[in-house]
Amino acid sequence: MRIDVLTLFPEMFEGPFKASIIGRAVEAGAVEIHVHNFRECARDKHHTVDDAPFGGGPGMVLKPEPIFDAVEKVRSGGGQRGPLIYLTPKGRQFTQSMARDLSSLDGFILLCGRYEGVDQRVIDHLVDLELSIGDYVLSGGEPAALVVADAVVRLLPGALGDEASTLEESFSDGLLEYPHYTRPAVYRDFEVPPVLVSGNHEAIRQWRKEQSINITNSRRPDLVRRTHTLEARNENG
Ligand code: 6GU
Repeated sequence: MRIDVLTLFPEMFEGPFKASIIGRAVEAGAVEIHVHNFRECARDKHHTVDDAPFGGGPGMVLKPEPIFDAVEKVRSGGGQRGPLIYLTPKGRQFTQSMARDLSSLDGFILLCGRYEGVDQRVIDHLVDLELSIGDYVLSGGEPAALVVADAVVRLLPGALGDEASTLEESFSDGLLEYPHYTRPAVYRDFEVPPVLVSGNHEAIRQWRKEQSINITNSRRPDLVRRTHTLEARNENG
C-alpha cells in the first residue's frame, strides 16, 4: 500500500509514522508513506497558500491552485491512483468498517486542511471522500489523518505480530471487547475472575461473550442495536 499525505505541517507526522505499529509496517514494506508540504506548490514568491474568503467574514481559506497542483503531482509521480480523502469535521464519521475497506486499496491520499477550510472547488472537483473522526473540532486535519492512517495500516498483513488479533477486537463484531487479565492472579488482594484460570475453554468463551455484550449494552447501546438489527435482517433473508 502507498499513502500520500498533503499537509502544511509535515513535521507533525515525523514521530508518529516512525513509531510502533506504523513504523514496523513501513520497515516491513507493508506500506510506503509519503508526506508532502503543499506550500511547495504555491506559485508566488511568498508561497501563499491561503486568502480571505469571497463575500467577506473572518478567517482564511486555502487556495485551490497549490492543492490541485500537489494532488496532480502525486498522481502523476509515484503512480498513486487511489481516492483523495479530505479530513474535515463536516465529513462522514470514520468507522472500523471504513478502515477495513481502505485497507484493501493499493493506496489513497489524505488531504489535511487548516484555517476555515479549503476552497469548495477542491471538494467539488478533486476530493473523492470527506471524513471526520468525531464530533469535536481539531485545529487541523493532521491528527485525523494520523488516526485514519493508523487504523488502516495496522490491518495490513505483516503490520501486527499476532495476525489473529484484529478479528476479535472491539468493533470487529459490532461489540466492545471483554476485559483482559494477566499474571499475577492475585495482586494487592485483587483477584482475576476465577473462570479465566479454570482451564475450561468453553466457559471462558461464554464468559467473554457475556462480558462483551454487557459492556456494550451499558456503554454503547447504539452498537448493540445496530448488531441486532443486522442479525435480524440476515435472518429475514
Ligand atoms: Cl477530520 N478535522 C478537524 N479539523 N476537526 C475534526 C476532524 C477533522 N474530525 C473531527 N474533528
